[in-house]
Amino acid sequence: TQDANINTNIITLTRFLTEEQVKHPEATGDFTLLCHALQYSFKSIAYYIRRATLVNLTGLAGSANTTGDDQKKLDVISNDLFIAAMRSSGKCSVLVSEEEENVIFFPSDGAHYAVACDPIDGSSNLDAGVSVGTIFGIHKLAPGSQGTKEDILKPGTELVAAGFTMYGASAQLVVTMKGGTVNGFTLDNGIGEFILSHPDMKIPKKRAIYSVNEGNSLYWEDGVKNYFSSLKEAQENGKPYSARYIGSMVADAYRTLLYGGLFAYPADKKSPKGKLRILYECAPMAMVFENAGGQAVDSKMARMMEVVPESIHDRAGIFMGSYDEVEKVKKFVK
Ligand code: AHM
Ligand code: MG
Repeated sequence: TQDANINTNIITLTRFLTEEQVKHPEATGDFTLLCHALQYSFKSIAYYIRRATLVNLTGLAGSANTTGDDQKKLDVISNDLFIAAMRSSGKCSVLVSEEEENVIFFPSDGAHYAVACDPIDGSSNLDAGVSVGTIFGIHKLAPGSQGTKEDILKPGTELVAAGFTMYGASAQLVVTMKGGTVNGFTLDNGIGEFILSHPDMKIPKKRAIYSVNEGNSLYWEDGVKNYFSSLKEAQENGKPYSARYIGSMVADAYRTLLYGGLFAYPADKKSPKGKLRILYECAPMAMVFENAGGQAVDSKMARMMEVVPESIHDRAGIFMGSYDEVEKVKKFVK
């Protein structure tokens, strides 16, 4: 019967986190509590995005954020939701958000984590109902630290966990921990739980798909131009690469993770440092891609995980994706 096909032993994010915690006898449960606050914020943001057009949440809030982007009403709401969730978790002491100029501190004896986030990445796509996402990276405070800017101004190699949630046809949460696997969860709106739907995600070793804003090619360095031109020529199978560009990094990255290929936002003559931010866009994505068997490098072809941000909103060029596709980029760009 139909009922016989219902899986009654699903792994929810809550169960997954509890089982992970049991594997680490030294764990205090603090990280698990922080993750519960994170998943609450993802669920709430997903809910407001779904209802946005109905409850007058589309359009601009009438302000600009620190990096000069116009803020959408949903950017502001998501940022507020995220900050409240982190503060009330009692486990987050330092918070950096794309929407906040300065570091936010929540000093507390029990708070040992620093979190960087982009509450809504790809917000220029919001009003068209195109997928957007939340990106996060989690650092542990230095021993004895009460939480300082230095606790978050660290390279990706220091991250204890990172990931993103894509708000698409369903909300997809992808999370990875230091030295661990990458796991994907799908939000079941009926029961309000993230369900493990993509265990141990591995990015295909290669795939002839590239994802870049080609409108910027006028500003690209020659190596970058030559690389993308080469993809439009006949490859070994006689066919060129396919282009796919959503313009929401989370959505482009999620597709690249599942299908393989390459996503890039190169530094160029117009934006010599690149567009995407290291702390809450590049480094967390680099950790996900590396732990899934892919690679991520900056515009100098240095390992993205090792790029040290000079300031909290510092930017970098990025090339990330399938292992072989990033190797190919390195041959062209030096
Ligand atoms: P945002 O954080 O202000 O939304 O900007 C980041 C977004 C990424 O999601 C996306 O990859 C990129 O900007 C798209 O930029 P462009 O419109 O220049 O192609
Ligand atoms: Mg953003």
